[in-house]
Amino acid sequence: MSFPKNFLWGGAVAANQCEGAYQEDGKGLSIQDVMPHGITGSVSDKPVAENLKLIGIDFYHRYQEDIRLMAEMGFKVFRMSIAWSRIFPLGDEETPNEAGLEFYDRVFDECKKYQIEPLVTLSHYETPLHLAKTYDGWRDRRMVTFFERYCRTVFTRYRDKVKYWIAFNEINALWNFPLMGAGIWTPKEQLSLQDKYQAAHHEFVASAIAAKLLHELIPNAKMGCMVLGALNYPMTPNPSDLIAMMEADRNVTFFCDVMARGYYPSYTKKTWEKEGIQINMEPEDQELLFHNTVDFISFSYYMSKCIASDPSKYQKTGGNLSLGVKNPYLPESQWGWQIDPQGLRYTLNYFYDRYQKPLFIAENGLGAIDELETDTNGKKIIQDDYRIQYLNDHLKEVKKAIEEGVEIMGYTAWGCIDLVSASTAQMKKRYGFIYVDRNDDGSGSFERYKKNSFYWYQNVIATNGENLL
Ligand code: BGP
Repeated sequence: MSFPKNFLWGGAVAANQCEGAYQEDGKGLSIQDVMPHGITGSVSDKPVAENLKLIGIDFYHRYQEDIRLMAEMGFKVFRMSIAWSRIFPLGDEETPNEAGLEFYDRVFDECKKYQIEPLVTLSHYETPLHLAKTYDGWRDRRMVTFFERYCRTVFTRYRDKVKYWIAFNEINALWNFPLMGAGIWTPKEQLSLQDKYQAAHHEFVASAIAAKLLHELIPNAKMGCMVLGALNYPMTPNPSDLIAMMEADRNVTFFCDVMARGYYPSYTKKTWEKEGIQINMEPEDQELLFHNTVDFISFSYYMSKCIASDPSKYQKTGGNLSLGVKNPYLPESQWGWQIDPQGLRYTLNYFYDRYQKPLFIAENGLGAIDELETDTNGKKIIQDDYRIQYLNDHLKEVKKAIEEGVEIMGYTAWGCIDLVSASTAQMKKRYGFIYVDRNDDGSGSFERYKKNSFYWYQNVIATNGENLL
């Protein structure tokens, strides 16, 4: 047993972190255009030059070169997102922006040239700013209508070009980061549990409508959900830590439970009862959720963390939008994310046991500082052997999960080309196989260079994962 023949090897990016051209060809502003510091800082009144995402890595103008490099690595799939505000600049208008649609036509055509399947996220932390400010994002049911219009437009337009779709990136980020996750403009301290569950309900309904529409319009296409797959370990064998872990895991499973099973889990209904939460639902919502579950489950995996019933006794760990306590057995990245390849095997088994639906590893990778060096022949090189190690060790665990019977469709390494970080808005936190010469102070030539990991991944794909170190 090893990687299936049709395994989709590739890489992933998001529009707001790579495209730039934030005002070109009629694009409207998205929330990211006023988030110069990522999730760690405040929003700005208007786009400010220090926001690296405004230019990104200029993928908007350099996509041909970038996709050519991905093809050279042997990519079978390219996960990317459509910037909603390129298609509907405000988000609530009736007519789409043709220039925005044409841009993605060109990108998909370029992928097709190399037989690369696009895997497209419809909403990757880039809600149109107008929708966030006017409707408070997904707190408002009208978002469902706007999203439906957006989906209908792109499904119809790209019906012959895109087979794999994801509605919301890391939908569970809504819980801790409601602005980035769900375009909610109200400060998160002012949101009640009721507000968050209501916004989640709207996103679930929108996901189900998207799945329904997709299946009607493009019968062989597949719709996936996407969660931040940071599962937890109990800090000690103390049963109280285990229970705390079980509850923390529900920040992940709650979302998949609804979208993969088609109904709210009993533990959620009990929470609503206990907390006096009343969710406004339309009469048809439950039917809709039940009949339009996802075809596959995708998730991001960077790290695991520990949960303690009394976290004050332990050191906190840094992490990918969700926090826990430090696991003494694990090393960590330069940004304090704990490195745990076996956790990926655990996560794959956990999801597959729970849902028995095909899985897709939509993000995985190591954010690190790379050195751009010049070798004796004057060639630019990047010796990112630490990244090779990280990816190699994780892929070995993917292979073990496949050997255990887990059905895995594909793997897209995050930030396959360097891009702006989502949480810290930095350029120096690099994930790519391809180095982009751009720095945090905005300087740089935007030239692309192949890192050591480029050649390594090329070999992994060519051998279908048989030569992992
Ligand atoms: C995920 C997001 C991505 C991405 C990645 C790495 O949460 O879906 O958009 O950026 O994490 O995070 P960061 O960029 O903060 O290092």
